[in-house]
Amino acid sequence: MNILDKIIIDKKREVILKKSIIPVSQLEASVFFNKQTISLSQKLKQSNSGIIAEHKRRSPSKSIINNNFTVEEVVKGYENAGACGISVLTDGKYFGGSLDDLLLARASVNIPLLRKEFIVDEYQILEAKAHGADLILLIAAVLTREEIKSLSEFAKKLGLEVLLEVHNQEELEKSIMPTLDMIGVNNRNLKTFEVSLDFSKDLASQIPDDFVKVSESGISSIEAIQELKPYGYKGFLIGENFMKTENAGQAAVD
Ligand code: IGP
Repeated sequence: MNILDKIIIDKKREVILKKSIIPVSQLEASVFFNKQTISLSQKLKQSNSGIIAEHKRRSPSKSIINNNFTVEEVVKGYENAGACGISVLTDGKYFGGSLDDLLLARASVNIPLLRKEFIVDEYQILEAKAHGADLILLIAAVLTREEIKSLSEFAKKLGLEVLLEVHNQEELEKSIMPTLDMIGVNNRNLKTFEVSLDFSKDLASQIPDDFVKVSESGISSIEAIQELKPYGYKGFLIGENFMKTENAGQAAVD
């Protein structure tokens, strides 16, 4: 069994447990639940830099990346440095994140926030909204077309934007639908951890122009961004490279 399969099994168990502890009515009562969301796709269209900076303490491929800062310090640093949006990992077991991280990030910055999570159930989308997210991630590798459709429709009803993540042509072809706002090509294969910017380059021309294109993972230099821009990419999701620096947050380039 690959790591992604393991994560999804754990996630499904986690969701069942959480549903039995925190009722939907409690999520809906959150002060953030009715907050107007901010559009990341609009910001990316207008921006030159297109940086989406990620709060990522650790990962299954790299273990500890950085544990020396509070989430508030990191996200404020990202915002001050000119990031268009921020991705907050909320998975605990594999990435050391939490929904509290998302809540603290929401209380600290005014730019769009992505709940970076392995979403398998509408309940997690309600959680995202209740903790101040503006958009969610859906990962094509772990969802059927029908699931992508119902989860993205549900997110849109709540006013959340949807970033759909793909890694190859098959995933892209099965996923295209009007309820998506952005399509992200993950340069990292989540099953093998192989990383190459070629994944973004090879898939770019297959992504219809109606979607904002985002390149995700393994981006470690301005040169990499310059290389990807001619392929039509407007957003660049960067985690490790910012987090591993001495002053995580301040490192986010404009
Ligand atoms: C960031 P990197 O290589 O800059 O740290 O990658 C982000 O793309 C990566 O964390 C990511 C991810 C995911 C994590 C992309 N898709 C899905 C968890 C789940």
